[in-house]
Order: sequence, then C-alpha cells, then structure tokens
Amino acid sequence: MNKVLKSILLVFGLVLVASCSKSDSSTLAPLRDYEVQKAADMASIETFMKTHYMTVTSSPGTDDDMDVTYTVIPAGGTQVSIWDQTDYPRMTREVTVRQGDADVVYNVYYLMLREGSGAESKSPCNVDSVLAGYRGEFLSSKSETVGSVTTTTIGGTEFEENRSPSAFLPLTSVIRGWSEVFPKLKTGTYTDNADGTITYGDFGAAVLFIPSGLAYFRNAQSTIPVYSPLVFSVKLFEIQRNDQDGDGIFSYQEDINNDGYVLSLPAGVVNPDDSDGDGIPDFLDSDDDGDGFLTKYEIKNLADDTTYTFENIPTCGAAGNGKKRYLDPTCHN
Ligand SMILES: [Ca+2]
Ligand SMILES: [Ca+2]
Ligand SMILES: [Ca+2]
Ligand SMILES: [Ca+2]
Repeated sequence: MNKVLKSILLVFGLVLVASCSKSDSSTLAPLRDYEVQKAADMASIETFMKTHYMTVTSSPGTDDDMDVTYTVIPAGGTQVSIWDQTDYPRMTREVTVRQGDADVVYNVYYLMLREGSGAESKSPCNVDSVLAGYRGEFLSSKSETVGSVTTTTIGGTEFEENRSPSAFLPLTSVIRGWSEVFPKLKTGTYTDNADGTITYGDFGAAVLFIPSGLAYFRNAQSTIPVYSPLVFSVKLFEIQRNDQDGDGIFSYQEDINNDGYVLSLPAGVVNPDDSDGDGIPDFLDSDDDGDGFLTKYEIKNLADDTTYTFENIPTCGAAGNGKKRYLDPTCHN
C-alpha cells in the first residue's frame, strides 16, 4: 500500500477508536473497579520498565530520528532498565479523573527523549491539534517455557504505527493520556524541501506509559485487548491552534494561568481558567468576564468594524483592572 494512503488509514483508525470509546456502548467489557485496575496497570507498566532496556535512535533529519525500541534485559545482562536509566528524565503527570462516582488519581509516566527546540518552537495546549508521528504498543503478560522453567514477563505488542502523519489529531478526541503529555513537548524546526514536503528537526519526542483508565479501559478495540496499559513513543512535528468557543480568542490564549491546560472542572472547584467564576472555563465561555457583552463583540474595534489582533485588544484604561477589556467587567466597547 502506498505510504501516504496507509498513514491516512492509520490516523483514521486512531481517531475512529478514540471516538468509539466515548460513544459505543455495545462493545463494553464488564466493568472492573477503577482503583483495582489502576493498581494492576501500574504494576504492569513498572514491571515492563524494570525488565526492559530502551534504545533511542538519534538520526537528525531522517524518518528514524527518535525511534525507540524496547528489549528484555537477558539473564545476567548489564543493560540499564528503562526505569533506572538516567539519559532521559522520567517525569510523572498526575491526572485526576471522575470515574464511576469517585475521583481516580492516575500517574502517567513519560520519558522526555527531547523537549523540542527551534526559533518557532511552540507547545500545544491540551485542546489544540497535533501533527504527530507515533508508535503504540499494548502491554500484556507473556509466558515462555525453557525446559521445565516457565517465565512470565510483561511484554509489549505493537498495534499501530504512523511515521509520516498527514492529518492533525485534535487532542480533545484522542485518549486522555495523550492530551495530558503533549503540552509538555515543543515543536522543533521546519525545512521546506524542493518536492513540497517538510523535514522536521529537533522536534519534541517522548515515551508515554498510559494506564488503561486514561486509554480505552473496557472499550473493545479491534487491535487492543480491553484493560490494556499502552506505551506510545511520540514525535511532535506541528500543532494547530483551536478556538473551541468560537469567540475569536484561541483556546491557548484563554489558558489564564498559562500552565498549558484548560479544563472543565466539577462545580465547586476553583478553576484558574474561569475569569468570571461562573463554572464555565474561558475557552468554552462566550462572555468571559460575565458583563453581559459577548467576547467576540468586546474585541471589535467599532470605529472601523474590525477585530483587534490579540496583542492589540485594549484595556479599560485607568478605571479598569489592567486586563484586556473582554476580561474586565468594568468596561466594554
Ligand atoms: Ca476562544
Ligand atoms: Ca490553565
Ligand atoms: Ca466563565
Ligand atoms: Ca464580556
């Protein structure tokens, strides 16, 4: 199959399974206890990390750059495990999700292979879209018998790879584990080639270890068994900004505390990204400061009926609180 067509099909597959997981209730496995499954998944992930070593290809400018392979440390082997290696910092992203009738607190481990750097480097926020290369594996126990000795280990099975993505994936429609870690990465450099393609260099790359509760959990997928922890190696080539509420302000610009995440939080929880405190975060709120004038109206220059660029949106002046006027209830246009 032609490579580009194959990439499109693979991307489509990922989006398809992501959307199925939210809507299709006919393929659900029996519900397991979230905390019990989380503990099992973390044990599998940590066992995998402690029994395998990792090889990272550094080959700037080629398709192979930042490719990762995982190999079982043989008996007596001196390779340093993924868990113990120090070449790539092991980070933890804590994620709290309301599941069932309780909050479940997950840890997503990720290895920062390369943060990403370049004159135009930028990070997506958790509701932007990404152009990303990736390879995904699910973890499961594997038994091997040599003579009379059976050894059971946790191994990875590849279910999907896309080296040359052609479509942007909205982080709002992929598994939660992705949208929690991509904001930690930056894009790199771009080189236009004579044939119209772009070569990406110094892009951000990471390996993600995702418990099933932040992936597909009990939703059956054609290539992934239910309740599987997933390991993804990802490469961030480019991002696309989104404006979820269509108010003319990109969602990443509505990330008031500038941490890379905009969230809808349960009622009663103070949301740092909800300017008027009405329970609707700015990126979904058409009237951010709650003054009764829509944001898309407040960022207009009525003198010539144009919309200000973000940088040029006026403040309320001496009488105001110093914020741009769509965030300041003391004035409007
Ligand atoms: Ca917006
Ligand atoms: Ca934020
Ligand atoms: Ca609000
Ligand atoms: Ca307003």
